[in-house]
Amino acid sequence: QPRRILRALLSVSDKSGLVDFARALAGHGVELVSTGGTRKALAEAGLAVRDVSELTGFPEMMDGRIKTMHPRVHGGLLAIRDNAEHVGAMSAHGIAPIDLLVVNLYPFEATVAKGAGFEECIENIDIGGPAMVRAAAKNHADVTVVVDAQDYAVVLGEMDQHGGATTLALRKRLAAKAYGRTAAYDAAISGWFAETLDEPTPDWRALGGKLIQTMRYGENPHQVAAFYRSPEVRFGVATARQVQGKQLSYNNINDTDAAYECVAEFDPRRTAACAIIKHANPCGVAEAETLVEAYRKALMCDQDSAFGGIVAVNRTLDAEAARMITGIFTEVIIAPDATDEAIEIVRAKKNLRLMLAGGLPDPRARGFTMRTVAGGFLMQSRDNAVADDLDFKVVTKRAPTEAELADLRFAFRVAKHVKSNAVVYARDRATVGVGAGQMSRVDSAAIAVRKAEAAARFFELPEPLTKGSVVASDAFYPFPDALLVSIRAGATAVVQPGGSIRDEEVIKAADDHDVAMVLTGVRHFRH
Ligand code: 93A
Repeated sequence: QPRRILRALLSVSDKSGLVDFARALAGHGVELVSTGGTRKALAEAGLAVRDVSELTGFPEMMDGRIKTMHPRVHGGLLAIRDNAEHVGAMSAHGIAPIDLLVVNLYPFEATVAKGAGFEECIENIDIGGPAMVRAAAKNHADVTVVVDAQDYAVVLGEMDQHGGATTLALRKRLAAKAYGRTAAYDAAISGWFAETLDEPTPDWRALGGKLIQTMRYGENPHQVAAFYRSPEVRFGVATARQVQGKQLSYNNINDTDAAYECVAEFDPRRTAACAIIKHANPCGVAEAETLVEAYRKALMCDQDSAFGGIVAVNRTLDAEAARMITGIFTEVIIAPDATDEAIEIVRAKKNLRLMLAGGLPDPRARGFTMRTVAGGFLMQSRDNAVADDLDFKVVTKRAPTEAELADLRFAFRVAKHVKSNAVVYARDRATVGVGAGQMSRVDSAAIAVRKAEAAARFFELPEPLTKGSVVASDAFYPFPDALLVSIRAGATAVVQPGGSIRDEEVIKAADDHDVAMVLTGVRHFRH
């Protein structure tokens, strides 16, 4: 059912491609009607165009909040052309049919992205535009709706081919796209709004993403996958620029995110830091004076697992660090930036991906995380508790020394980024053993010790680095058993949230061994 286009209403904020498109429409004999700014742009280009207020009999008013919301507009979009009653209503009320609607909305997302204030964001919520888009899309049997300048060409193509008409197939395709656009638009508004509340509430904004890439496969080769960017304003793997290397896989992206979020816990003005990640868990994290030193220390923790790992650093990647990192097989490097020399060094490894994010994600940022469950999904606010902001309350007879305290903060910072149950041993602000993802905390405590023993053999150290280390637990100790594993391995201080009904017993076990313990009151479960 081709539908001839005789009248078009154009109302666009983004005016790119507009004049050429409108000129071609005029060439097909289409009458052009527009709102203020769009009309002005077309008139300046020498096109004959009517103002929408001529149609409605109302001026644009209230700072443009009211332009097109009128029965002469919405009736013209919604009337079913072969319905006698609708046609009768049109002639009774002087409503002219509108066959083509061209609308792109107030740039709400871009306004938020540039960091505009509350009032400016509110003013950029388009009301009339989405209402018209939804009306035209509903009536796609008669009306063509265009919400994206990229579609101007295909509409003109059909009009050329079908004597100024479009096909139903195209009108349906454009209608589906139109509802996708208004859905994403409202999702962006809802997400932004939720974040401005004193008590932010989870919302479905995470589903309003922009496709970045489809992958050859997902977590496994028989799964399909795609990567989306959400409207959130944060530096991270979804906004990073890939400087070189082959395309990132699903697992790469997941691991790179884990690596970058972890390293972002370390303020680059205070220290250089490096995290090496395998299967979304850190297998080595360290801070130092320089990135190369931080990488060297991180690598000492678990050289075996670091093979094929993902490396994140919190400062501009320099040549020295790049040289050392490329010395072992690495899948991805992510950094806020890189020197030209460092980029050259990474280039020598053809497949190694280098991602430059332009900045670090703010670990204190609000926002939401989501995961699916059968038949639904869960949303929660981000774990944005940062070790520096926590009160480390000493509960043992012995208080930690300055050096122990620095390592405790370091270890708890890392534990936040280790899958639960997480037990992290640290010494000189480097992990020396990481126990991750076990169903029992005792196992996590023991596995990390075994890792440290393996590292000691590999580097021919006189004893495992867990001797004289500190230990962090992501959640409280329900019993003293896991703590005793760490104490036997030589840990001298421990940090944990506290809050178990057996806290007294656990604190006594520490006191019995002259171990210092601090409680944070904050838990870092990560599943
Ligand atoms: O403020 S609005 O929600 N009120 C309206 O009645 C209305 N009608 C169209 N914004 C409205 N529009 C939007 O104006 C369009 O979606 C488009 O983004 C913009 C075009 O305005 P102009 O032609 O003046 O540049």
